[in-house]
Parts: sequence; C-alpha cells; structure tokens
Amino acid sequence: MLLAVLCAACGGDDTSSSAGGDADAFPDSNGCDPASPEDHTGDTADVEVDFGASAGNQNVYTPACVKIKAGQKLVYKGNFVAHYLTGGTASKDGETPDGSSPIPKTESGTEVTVAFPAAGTFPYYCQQHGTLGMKGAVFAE
Ligand SMILES: [Cu+2]
Repeated sequence: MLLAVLCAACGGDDTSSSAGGDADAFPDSNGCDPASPEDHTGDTADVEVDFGASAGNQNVYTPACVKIKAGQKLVYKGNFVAHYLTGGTASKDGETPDGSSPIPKTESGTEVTVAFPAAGTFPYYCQQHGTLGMKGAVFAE
C-alpha cells in the first residue's frame, strides 16, 4: 500500500505529482485515492454522477470518486450511447471489465440508477474513453 499522501505537505522540492491526475497510483480503484473520495455517506437522496451537460461534455465523471454507505444508490446521468458505462478497471494500457460488479454494463439511455447493497470498492469506467481516463470508483462502507 502506498501511503505517500501522508507526506503531501512535507518538503518543497518533490514535484512528482502531475496535473492530469495520477491515473496509475491506485489501479484497483481507477486512480481514486481510497483516503479522499468525495464523501456522500450523509446524503439522503441518491448520489448523482454526471458525465453529460453539467460536466461540460468532457470525458469525465463528476464526481468520479465517491464514498457512500452500503444501501445507498448512485444515479449515473449522461449519454450512454457515447459512453458505455462498465464495471471494472481501466488504465492507459487497457480495460478489464468485472462481470460481478453491481454497476451494470449500460449502452443506451441517459440515466441509470445503481444500488450498492454491500460494502466494497467498485471501480467503473467508460468503454470508449476508459484508457483516456474516463473512470472512477465507488467506495461503499
Ligand atoms: Cu466516455
């Protein structure tokens, strides 16, 4: 396990971090740092993950890295025809779908609600742009 983040404020001459995000730092969670996902454990409504108009039509999920409690639901919103939602991991070297993911392969429509009944780490990506960094992870606790 990498715990380098603990020293984020130490020293001034280490400039190894990259502006585009450290895509390969956490391969099991698609680059999402388990220590700092966007915390939605207190939400009463379903958590929205947008990849459409309100995300500026960029190839990103907003938010990409989210923490929820088991039993909460996520609503993915965007154009699935252009961005196949897929459970699994992606890196610049390729994509690895996970058929056991609660996140269903979704290739049509503009909205899908996904339930996360159990705790765990659930990475996901866009089949068309996963290798380009369109990916994220759900941390259910
Ligand atoms: Cu995409």
